[in-house]
Amino acid sequence: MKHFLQNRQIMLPYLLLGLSFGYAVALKPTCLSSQFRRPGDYIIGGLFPFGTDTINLTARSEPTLVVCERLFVDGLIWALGMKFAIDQINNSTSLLPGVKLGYDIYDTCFEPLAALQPSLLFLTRNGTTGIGVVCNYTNYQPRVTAVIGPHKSDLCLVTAKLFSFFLIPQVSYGASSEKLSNKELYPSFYRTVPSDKKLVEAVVLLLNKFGWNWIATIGSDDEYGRGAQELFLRNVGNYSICVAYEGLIPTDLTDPKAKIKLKETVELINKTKVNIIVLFAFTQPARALLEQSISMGLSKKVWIGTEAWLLSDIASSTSNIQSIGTVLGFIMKASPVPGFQEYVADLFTSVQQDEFCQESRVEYNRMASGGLGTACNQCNHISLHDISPILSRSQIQPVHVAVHSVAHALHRALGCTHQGCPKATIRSWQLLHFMNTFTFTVNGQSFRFDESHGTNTGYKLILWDWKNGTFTYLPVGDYEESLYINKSQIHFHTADKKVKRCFRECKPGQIRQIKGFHLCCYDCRDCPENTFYSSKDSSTCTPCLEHQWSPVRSTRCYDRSERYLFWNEPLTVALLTLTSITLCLTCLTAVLFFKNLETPVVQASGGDRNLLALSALALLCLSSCLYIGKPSDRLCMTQQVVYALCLNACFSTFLAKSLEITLLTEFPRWAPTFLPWVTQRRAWLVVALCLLTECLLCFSYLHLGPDGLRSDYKSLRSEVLLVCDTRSWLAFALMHGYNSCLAIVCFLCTFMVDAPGKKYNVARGITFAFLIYFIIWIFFVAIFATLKTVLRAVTQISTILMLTLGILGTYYIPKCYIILLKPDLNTVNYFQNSIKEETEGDSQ
Ligand SMILES: *[C@@H]1O[C@H](CO)[C@@H](O)[C@H](O)[C@H]1NC(C)=O
Ligand SMILES: *[C@@H]1O[C@H](CO)[C@@H](O)[C@H](O)[C@H]1NC(C)=O
Ligand SMILES: *[C@@H]1O[C@H](CO)[C@@H](O)[C@H](O)[C@H]1NC(C)=O
Ligand SMILES: *[C@@H]1O[C@H](CO)[C@@H](O)[C@H](O)[C@H]1NC(C)=O
Ligand SMILES: *[C@@H]1O[C@H](CO)[C@@H](O)[C@H](O)[C@H]1NC(C)=O
Ligand SMILES: *[C@@H]1O[C@H](CO)[C@@H](O)[C@H](O)[C@H]1NC(C)=O
Ligand SMILES: *[C@@H]1O[C@H](CO)[C@@H](O)[C@H](O)[C@H]1NC(C)=O
Ligand SMILES: *[C@@H]1O[C@H](CO)[C@@H](O)[C@H](O)[C@H]1NC(C)=O
Ligand SMILES: CC(=O)N[C@H]1CO[C@H](CO)[C@@H](O)[C@@H]1O
Repeated sequence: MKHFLQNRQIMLPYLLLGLSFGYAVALKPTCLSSQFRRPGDYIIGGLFPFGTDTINLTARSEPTLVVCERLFVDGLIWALGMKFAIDQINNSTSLLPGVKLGYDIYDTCFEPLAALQPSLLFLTRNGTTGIGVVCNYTNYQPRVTAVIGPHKSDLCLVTAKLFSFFLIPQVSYGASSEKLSNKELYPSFYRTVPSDKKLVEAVVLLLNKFGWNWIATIGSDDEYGRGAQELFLRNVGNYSICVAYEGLIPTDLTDPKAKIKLKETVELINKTKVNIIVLFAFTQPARALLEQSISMGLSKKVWIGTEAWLLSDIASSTSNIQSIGTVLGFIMKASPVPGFQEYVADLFTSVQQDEFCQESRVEYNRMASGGLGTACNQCNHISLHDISPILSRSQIQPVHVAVHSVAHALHRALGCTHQGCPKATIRSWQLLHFMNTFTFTVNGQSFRFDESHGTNTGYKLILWDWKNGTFTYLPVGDYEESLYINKSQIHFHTADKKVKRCFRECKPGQIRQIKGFHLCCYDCRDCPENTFYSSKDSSTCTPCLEHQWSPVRSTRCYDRSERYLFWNEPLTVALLTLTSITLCLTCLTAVLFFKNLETPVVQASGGDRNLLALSALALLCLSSCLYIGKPSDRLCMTQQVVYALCLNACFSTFLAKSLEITLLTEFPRWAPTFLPWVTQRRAWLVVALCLLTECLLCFSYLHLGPDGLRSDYKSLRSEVLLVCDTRSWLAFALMHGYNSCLAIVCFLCTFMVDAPGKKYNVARGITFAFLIYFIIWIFFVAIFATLKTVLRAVTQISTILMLTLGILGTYYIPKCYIILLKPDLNTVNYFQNSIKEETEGDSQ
């Protein structure tokens, strides 16, 4: 093979041979056309493409014969290969000794319609021209024992159905479609070429090896092109190869639309800016595409081809072919068949002799053809000289092996020995068992049909090489189980070897977002916060668990740390400082009031009840410490209860005072009756009643559902916020609403009161204290509702401190001022007279 490929230089520009050319060369018609039919003990049918280009199929209005226009020399050579193999077997003393194999070869024209007629003929009952319709075909004897061919997959898909029904072995020497591997549909179909699946695997490995991942793929619009392209597209995904363009090119080049389609294809390829084009097509469509791209001036590309067009005459017969760039691809590994070239040369000499021709015409006519004409009329007008370029390049091993596989099966089925074969009747279906199981040897190489009825001989990687101005097929690697490439031998004719990469490596933590319809072109997108890139699902980001978090573009999640107001935070220290100041202020006020308990100012502002209010304020102040540190259910509950009770203790003393003022100013008539209840010792009863009610509400709060700890995973980025959460809004509203009601009552009782003359207005202090309370509450609710961080605890502490300071500032500090700095105003007259006078005045 190596020898054949390296030394093969095509010197003659080869042109497809037409009828007229044949006449010009051969002076006298030969009898080559009579060589394709011989009688024998067992007939092997042959389907070969002698012709190509069927004439005007659309014009076929009557079911007449399908006629082909031109001779297809490769088909002729393959048919001669079959003849050669059968002659060899007839000569052989080891294979089928004493048995004479006959053959019956017909033209398929590369056209299923044309292939059907001979196929039907092969199925006719031996000796007749009719196909028997019977219930049981076990004993049916068709004309042929086995069939070799056809070459193309489309034809096989049609004919294999027919032969599979009769279970007649059919061995193709060229059909590579993966569909034919289906043994259920085609149980008696075999082939001596590997399936396209292997070819496509090889091509994908080649692309992968060179790192070519931005490619176009073109297939011819037939079974081969479509099938191989589909297989290819299914394979590339696994190797991160991006198919920027996939297209089909027409096979019927006589169609006027074909030219437009080819032009479009070239333009689209140009637009994608790919440098690599994989082309699955037979010679004619491939030639048309290459010629089109040369004429349109497509820049140099790397073309990856297959046996179907690589070995054709395109390279030698197309002008300026070098401008397409680098061409490389896979061809089947096939050894030359020894003796074949000499055999053909001998045959061409013989067919010019009248004696030989007369003999062969007799043999030819001994076979009833059922009215079918000769396989190849044009063959009579060609000479050895015409076919020699193709003869030297054509691979006939698949045909040769196909005939031998049938012969070996027949040999075994008959039970032949070296001495001879028993004369027995063998039905075609009986051969299948032997075809399936046995290994056979042809020219020292052993073959065996695998489980999908194919032989895997492997591929050779070849390069179109124009070294020193002469063209050669340069073998640069091979593929059997794995791909081997001798890279040093590949000379790229492409100027720009750089490969545009659509594929980008996404960074860790990014997912691929597919762009457009080319599955391989994508953008890398960062996984957002709290999601991560998981190799299990690479198309979307996986969300983290609730108790975990992740930054943007992460490949894992992290556990959240707990967040609450820590003791050692600067803000806490500042708040604690403020708390101690407030506490000191409260305590000092309390001490001052205690020292001056009997002075008019203290007595007028509530006497010893002030001490209760001040200690409640001190306690409230201290309770701000409950908001610092890690919260717990108990702490959350305590916060609310302590707050409510302390505030209530303070407010209840104000209530007593407010009621006293109201009685004196608004209801002087009733003052004498009720005044004792809100002043002096009995005022403590009002205070106690208030506190008791609050205590009851606190109990109901505890019963209905106290505040509890809640973990807030949403508000902070990487931490879990521990917050106190209200469970029962009703209980919450009752407990705090009661205090607010007290506040409103006190406020309403006091805000209209005017101090007569130059008297001290006790009511004003209370009004301001509650005004402050309301303002702080409104601010607190607004701020608290919007904040979602530890600042909530800060807000609560601040509110408590503000409230304490507010009450101190509006109510107690002015009195301290009088005690300390204006002792001259600290008189009974200044404070009590107003009330006393009015009371006395009213009562008089
Ligand atoms: C095909 O046949 C039709 C009808 O006879 C005819 O009009 C047409 O020209 C033919 N086309 C070719 C390419 O011969
Ligand atoms: C068959 O045998 C004859 C005589 O032995 C020989 O001349 C001929 O070439 C052989 N044919 C083939 C195909 O081997
Ligand atoms: C087919 O029929 C011919 C006679 O018509 C006979 O010689 C030949 O042996 C038959 N072939 C088979 C396989 O039976
Ligand atoms: C078909 O014919 C063969 C041979 O005559 C016989 O052995 C077989 O049982 C028949 N099969 C059926 C299904 O009738
Ligand atoms: C491609 O990958 C998929 C999934 O990994 C696998 O099932 C399939 O067989 C692969 N195809 C080829 C041709 O390797
Ligand atoms: C390919 O595209 C380029 C612009 O992108 C244009 O200049 C050039 O003519 C095109 N070539 C062909 C063969 O269409
Ligand atoms: C190519 O030409 C050079 C000199 O022109 C010669 O040395 C070399 O052997 C030639 N190679 C082949 C393969 O003919
Ligand atoms: C690869 O090709 C070079 C150049 O033809 C040759 O020298 C070398 O031996 C080859 N390598 C192998 C492993 O075949
Ligand atoms: C059908 C066929 O070609 N038969 C040939 C088999 O080989 C013998 C011996 O060479 C020939 O005589 C037959 O013609």
